[in-house]
Amino acid sequence: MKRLTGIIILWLFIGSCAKEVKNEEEVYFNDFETNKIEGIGNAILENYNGSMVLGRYNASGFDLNLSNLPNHKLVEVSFDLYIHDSWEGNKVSGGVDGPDIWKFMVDGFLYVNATFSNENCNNSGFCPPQSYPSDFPNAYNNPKTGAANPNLPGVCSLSGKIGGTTLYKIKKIIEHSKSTLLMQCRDQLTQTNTSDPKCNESWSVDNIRVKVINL
Ligand SMILES: [Ca+2]
Ligand SMILES: [Ca+2]
Repeated sequence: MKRLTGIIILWLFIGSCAKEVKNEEEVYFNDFETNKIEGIGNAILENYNGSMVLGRYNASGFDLNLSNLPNHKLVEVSFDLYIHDSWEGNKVSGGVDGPDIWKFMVDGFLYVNATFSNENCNNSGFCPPQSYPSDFPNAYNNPKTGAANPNLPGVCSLSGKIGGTTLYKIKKIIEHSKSTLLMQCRDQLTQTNTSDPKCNESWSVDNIRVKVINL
């Protein structure tokens, strides 16, 4: 009996050690291929370039609510961001077509507040700047800086045009210990010279992954 108790204690000990070694756990993944929108406020689904994506959005966005997260110290949130059609980046034009700002928040805190430019450099060598990978304002980077793929087809105003969509891989590791998490993506797009702003410029998201991490 004594020996059996010893074995049980040893087994419990090994079990608890094994638990502590595992310090990272995926708690959410969505590639939208099964049209899963549970927990997502203002979900819109669309097929882009052969894959289902969350979007497209213009002058709006979505909320993802997660709950019952296991104990953790950090969260890692990652996803694909598609910037579709003719975004003007930092451009200030009396509020006609810029700036074009996109935001990512967790629990109300801003982690990305950036402009994106899908413009080409003009003949005189001027490249309409975007703030990304830095936040707007006061950051001037060339169009498509930091892109994972700058040569994807456009959707509407740049329909089918290669380079009409740019893919960015966004990944943030955030101090976070609550059992709930609210992820929000929004835009402040500017385009007053068209009756169909969503065709002029829009965005979508794919492959949202949330991991909780213990140190
Ligand atoms: Ca997808
Ligand atoms: Ca614009």
